[in-house]
Amino acid sequence: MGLFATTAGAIRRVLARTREVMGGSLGGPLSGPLSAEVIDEIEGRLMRADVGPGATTAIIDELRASHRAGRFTGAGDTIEFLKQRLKQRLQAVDRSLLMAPDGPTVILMVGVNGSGKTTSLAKMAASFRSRGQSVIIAAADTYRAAAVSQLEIWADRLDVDIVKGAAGGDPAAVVFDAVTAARARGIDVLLIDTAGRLHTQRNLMRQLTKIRGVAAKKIAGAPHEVLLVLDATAGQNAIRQAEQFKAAVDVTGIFLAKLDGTAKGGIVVAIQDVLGIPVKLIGVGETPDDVETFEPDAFIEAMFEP
Ligand SMILES: Nc1nc2c(ncn2[C@@H]2O[C@H](COP(=O)(O)OP(=O)(O)OP(=O)(O)O)[C@@H](O)[C@H]2O)c(=O)[nH]1
Ligand SMILES: [Mg+2]
Repeated sequence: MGLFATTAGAIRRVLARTREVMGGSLGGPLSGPLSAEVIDEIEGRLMRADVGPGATTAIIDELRASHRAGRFTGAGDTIEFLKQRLKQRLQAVDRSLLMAPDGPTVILMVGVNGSGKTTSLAKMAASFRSRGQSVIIAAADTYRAAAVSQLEIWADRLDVDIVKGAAGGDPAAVVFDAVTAARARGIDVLLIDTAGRLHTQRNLMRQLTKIRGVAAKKIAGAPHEVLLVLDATAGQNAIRQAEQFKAAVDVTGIFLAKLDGTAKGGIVVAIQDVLGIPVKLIGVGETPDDVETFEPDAFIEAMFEP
């Protein structure tokens, strides 16, 4: 597992509940002939898996039309059709992490309170470290003393350096110190943890702009990634939050946390549809190893496995 690989077994495990909603249909209505009732049932299941209204309507409309035209004969046809359409919606996007060609890569983690920013940052730190890359983490969540100590515990566990500032201090000052240290020490990756915020908190949103500016001034192209951390269990709410964040900050990718244990795995499709921001990484548990690259085809297959 990790940032640089996807484990089919892990995806299967993570999607167990989503599969109950979607793939569980193999033994259910989808195993019989296609009918108007079965199509209604599929529609309900796509919605429950949080594929989202846009994609669900498009897929169901096409399914109805094909059914009327007599194009579907067996159950396998319908499942193949669904998989294909869902996969199509996730194609043609670069999901690799943008890394600096030379010098430190700066990755900024943003999102609402409790979405999983700090844990996801720790997972990324662990993955980079396991590849022999040097990492510094910046504790730019200066609001809560607990936020800094949470990050310190991770830094200790993962054996990476941490840059922090005074409690209640200016997060941009922490980032300034961190980019300076990363450059001076020839560090490969600088990960910046930020406080949770809502798009309505103007001052806090402005602060992200300031943080960006400080990073950009010291390191060309920084931040190379602005990862919006979304909580998969929040379903369509997460999408609304993301829309608002997208309007305020230049988000380059999504880290979809807490996919384990949710039945809302279809959210990956809705994110692509509504936001058009690539899901780059997925969080599948609470340990540093619980991160995977997002591989659409394997993901959709796992959603429908019996
Ligand atoms: N099951 C599961 N839990 C997760 C995952 N990622 C984060 N969590 C848990 O979610 C909770 C919140 O995670 P944090 O990383 O502290 O979230 P945060 O966004 O940094 O929170 P604030 O700094 O308060 O805004 C913690 O209990 C994490 O263990 C995940 O992929 N799966
Ligand atoms: Mg945090």
